[in-house]
Amino acid sequence: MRDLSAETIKVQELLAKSKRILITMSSPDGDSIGSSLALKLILEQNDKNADIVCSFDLGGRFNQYSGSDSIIVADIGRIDYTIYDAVFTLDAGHLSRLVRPELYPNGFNFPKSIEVVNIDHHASNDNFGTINVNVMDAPCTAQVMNTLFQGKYEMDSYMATLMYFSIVYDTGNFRFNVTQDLFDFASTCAKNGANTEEVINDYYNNRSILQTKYEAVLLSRLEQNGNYIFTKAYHADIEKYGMDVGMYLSATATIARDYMSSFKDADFGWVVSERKNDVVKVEMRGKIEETPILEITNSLGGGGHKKACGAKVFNKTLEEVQDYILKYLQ
Ligand SMILES: [Mn+2]
Repeated sequence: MRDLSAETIKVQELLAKSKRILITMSSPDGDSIGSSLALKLILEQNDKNADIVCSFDLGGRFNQYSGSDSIIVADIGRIDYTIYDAVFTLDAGHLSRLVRPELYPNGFNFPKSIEVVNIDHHASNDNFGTINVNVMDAPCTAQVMNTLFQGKYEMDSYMATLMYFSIVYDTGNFRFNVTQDLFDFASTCAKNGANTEEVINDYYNNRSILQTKYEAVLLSRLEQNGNYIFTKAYHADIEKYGMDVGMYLSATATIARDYMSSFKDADFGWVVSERKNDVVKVEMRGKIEETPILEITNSLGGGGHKKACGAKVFNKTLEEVQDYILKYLQ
């Protein structure tokens, strides 16, 4: 990972004049939750008060995650910022990723008076912070944060477990972005008592049979066209297969993560899914960097990484979004 000492100095200067800090994140996933809970503890070790506020429901899997009850679920556009000295955002490439899009059709911005530290690893990060700590080749936000606070905190076993969770989640258990730095960081987590077995049991050995049966339906809908594949998920499937919304969302994410970059005869693929309120989600994955998936999701108003990215599209049908992508690829 590149040297972050200049950013560390800026953040330490900001902390020296700050007492109370707001931590917020993009839609909850293993990396954003693991790193935000760990950051709260890092700031508390540095005698700061820190609140974590997330604009999105945590979803079944993360609701039960140890420590997640300290995350306040509330719209961060409706917070009294006068009580905070700084905001830290985690794992978010754009300001729009921090709020529910349907509530902010004209975009979201923090009050001009507040300092915003943007800690992230997305290639599409647009440096919206007053201090930006974006390392786009880092495997997870937790690792960027650990480097930023190197020597400024003690990693206990709980924090080590949280950060190991971020690693396992964002690398697909050491499948993506595997670097020497990643092993060093994972080794640091293990040395400091990360409960690696608990993380794997929480994250992988935790499947729902009903959801897995629906994942088989999504796989049965796979279509191949040249060097890419795709599948479609419809909102009506929720009722048809007796799922709840959480299972449906988790199923599309699982299929994208576990299958869309794992075929010997396809370089990339995507899951396109209907969401509530006329929103269509595209989750794209690539086996190699040289595919157009990040370009496509950027052009749809989304973004992410070269090999893993997505977009939420408003006021279009699933078939319209699908046609747009197919035309893009012609
Ligand atoms: Mn991440």
